[in-house]
Amino acid sequence: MIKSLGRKQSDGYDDGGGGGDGALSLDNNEEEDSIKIIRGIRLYDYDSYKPNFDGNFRCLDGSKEVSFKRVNDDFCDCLSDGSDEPSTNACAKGRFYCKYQKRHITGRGVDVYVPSSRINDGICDCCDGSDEWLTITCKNKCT
Ligand SMILES: [Ca+2]
Ligand SMILES: [Ca+2]
Repeated sequence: MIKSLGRKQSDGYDDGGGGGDGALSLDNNEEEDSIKIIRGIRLYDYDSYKPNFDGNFRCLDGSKEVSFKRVNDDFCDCLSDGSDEPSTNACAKGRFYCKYQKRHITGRGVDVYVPSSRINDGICDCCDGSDEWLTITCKNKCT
């Protein structure tokens, strides 16, 4: 009676951990196939940041569909919501969701995000400092 879904689930879910000793592993080239956790997205949108049936990414507002390679290529494709560039500041309307989100635990609460223009601008904006990873290291001040 039980149908077996011939599909492996190998989602490397982020533990969302508050431990944060700056142990954010960035270039984790384990397997080409494995989906990397994309910086700056809501866990809620996690499933949207995978190639769809056609290998494409659909802007979160549904306005456009582009090749998945265009996600975070530093060029804004989803002009209306900036959703293809969650980890870059290419989109004027983009939002970077801080890694620390209260809703990770409770499922409620407000979104904690900063405008894309604040990504790697040398100023710690997210209380966990997740918006800065290239030039400076921020302390976790979320507690
Ligand atoms: Ca893009
Ligand atoms: Ca910043």
